[in-house]
Amino acid sequence: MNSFGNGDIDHPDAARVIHSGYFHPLLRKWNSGNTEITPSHLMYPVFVVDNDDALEEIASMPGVYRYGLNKLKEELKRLVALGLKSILVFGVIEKLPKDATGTNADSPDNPVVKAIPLLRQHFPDLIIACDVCLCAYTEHGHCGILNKDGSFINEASIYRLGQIALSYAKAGCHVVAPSDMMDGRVGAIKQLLTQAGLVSRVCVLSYAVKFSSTFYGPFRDAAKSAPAHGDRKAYQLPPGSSGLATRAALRDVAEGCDMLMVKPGLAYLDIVHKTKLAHPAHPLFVYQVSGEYAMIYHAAKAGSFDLRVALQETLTSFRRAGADCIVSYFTPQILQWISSGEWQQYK
Ligand code: PB1
Repeated sequence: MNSFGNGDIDHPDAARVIHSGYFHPLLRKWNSGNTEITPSHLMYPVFVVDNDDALEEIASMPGVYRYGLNKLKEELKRLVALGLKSILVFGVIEKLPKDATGTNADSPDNPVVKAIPLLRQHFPDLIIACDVCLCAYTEHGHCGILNKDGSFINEASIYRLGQIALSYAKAGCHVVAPSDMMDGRVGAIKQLLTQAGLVSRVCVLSYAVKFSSTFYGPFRDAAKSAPAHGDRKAYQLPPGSSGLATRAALRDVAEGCDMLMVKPGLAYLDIVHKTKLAHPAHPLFVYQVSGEYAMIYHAAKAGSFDLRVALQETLTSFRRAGADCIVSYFTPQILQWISSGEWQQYK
């Protein structure tokens, strides 16, 4: 029986009464630290295809589309008016050929290369980040250049990835985001940007801590980027390895990346937290990947929970774990809720 009720302030239970700290929404806000979600905390992944008038809904990601240049411009006009601050552009080729070295990852007809100057012109304040990888452009669907035995040729891969990043930088993007997981690609990108005189105006967001995950399935459908053979377990981190996550972040910080990313998000919140604690001077991104999108979308559609409330709780967990920015396919809906005042930061 708690005898504290008699006002004995020396009673040991006095320190354990916490309900006095959060019975009011403002008290809860004060106890919620830096977990706010504003448009600046959101980055919207967009798929742009080599057919200017395309608008293709992605079956595995309802509500997410592949856009031709003309349709992307229309959609971004709506979202920028809602407060969109940044996008992460993924190219998808449906007409251009794929080959062993991903020639069309940065050819003049590549949809990303064509989109960047158009988006800079129409949306001068929007941060344009470009995913840098080979998997959507190689016939084998892997994220690097392969030997005949299927192993990676690391030097050729990181040089090719550096060329692609440089092409996007020359086209005018603000951020290049290598998602390939090759060792040394951040250093290669920085070197090529330096040689081209662009290193001070192009930021490198490294997908440093990226796990091999089943949660990428819908994306591979969206980007037509599934490996033609094998898997990515030899170059994306093993889900159980916190040590390799630490080493991968150290590797990319040492090579000069400007920002870090952990991916996927929800199943790796411990890694998000650990990475932020280890690298407080680097903005940390977390990617709510396609499988996380589909999981929450379909559960809400099935009536398991309210979509907005589930997203409030999920995105708050990313921020609480230490993420400074969240890459999310739900960005359009969240911007709408923030704009209408329906998004509840702390309840
Ligand atoms: O939303 C997602 O699932 C993102 C998938 C991610 C994009 N950077 C990749 C993961 C994968 O397919 O292995 C693409 C790798 N370049």
